[in-house]
Amino acid sequence: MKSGFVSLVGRPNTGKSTLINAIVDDHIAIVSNVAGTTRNTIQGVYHGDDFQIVFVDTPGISKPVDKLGKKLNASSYESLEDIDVILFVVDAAAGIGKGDKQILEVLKKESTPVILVLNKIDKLTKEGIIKAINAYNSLFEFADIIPVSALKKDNIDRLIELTKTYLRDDIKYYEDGVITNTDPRFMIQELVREKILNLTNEEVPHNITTVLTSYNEKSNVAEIAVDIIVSRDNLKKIIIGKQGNMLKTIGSEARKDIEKLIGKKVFLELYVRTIKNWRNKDKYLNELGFDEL
Ligand SMILES: Nc1nc2c(ncn2[C@@H]2O[C@H](COP(=O)(O)OP(=O)(O)OP(=O)(O)O)[C@@H](O)[C@H]2O)c(=O)[nH]1
Ligand SMILES: [Mg+2]
Repeated sequence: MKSGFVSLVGRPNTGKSTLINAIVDDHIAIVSNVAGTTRNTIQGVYHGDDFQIVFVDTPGISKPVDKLGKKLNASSYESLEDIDVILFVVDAAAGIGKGDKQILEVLKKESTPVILVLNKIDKLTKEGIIKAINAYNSLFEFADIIPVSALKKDNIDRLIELTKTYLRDDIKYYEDGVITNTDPRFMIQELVREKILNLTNEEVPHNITTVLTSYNEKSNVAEIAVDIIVSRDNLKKIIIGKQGNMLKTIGSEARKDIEKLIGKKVFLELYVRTIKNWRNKDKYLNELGFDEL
């Protein structure tokens, strides 16, 4: 069996997580229109007839403003080790930014082939796509270039066929039917965070994190509690909202997704807690699971 590992890297918000979800045809990575959504590398497994590809979603790489930012960049760059091919994912409609150039400088030092994945082509005309390809081509020697729309699931089959040609292993890494390496507990925290990212704005998304504090599974129902941690007391008010309405909406939207995930009725309790400046405190970053680096 042909197999291998493939990393998806790029600036924040280019659609890496949307793409990995499209590839495995499920919701394994949370998505939002806020830059900096992904905070952990997540593997998504594509099972072909006679091959298996492990795609690795990574945090978007950007100029770090704090300790968490530095850890996220480091984990993305670490994902480039021991893989068969790099998928450099860009937002074709956004144009080339300084961030793209900086990442490409790092990729130039790698011996691994790099495929340019020109995402969000649903926003462009044919001429626009050709223009974008030419612009990126002048910056880097890509092994291949493929335009896709992760959102519309356009050209995903071709991306898989193309990626397959780079595989170098012959190990079956994952059993049939397994599509990700994370466990439901991780995804539960992430689903709560996804709702907050999509329901609030400005400084809130970057300053919150979520932690599952209790999980009690009975025959037909799961009782789950999740802490929403904010970095300042005044963000609590925004998360809770007028008469608790925001927290209610976050809870009911998250609950629906969690029920789909675990296939059971869910009682979800959310608590909002302040840990001042948690993004800069090693102690909390470690406790929150950002300690691998
Ligand atoms: N129009 C369009 N929007 C897309 C496409 N792919 C992703 N998006 C949108 O782009 C935004 C960012 O998507 P994500 O998948 O979270 O991006 P990401 O690269 O994982 O972002 P980080 O985790 O912050 O690095 C979301 O609002 C998506 O709906 C696409 O093909 N077309
Ligand atoms: Mg992401």
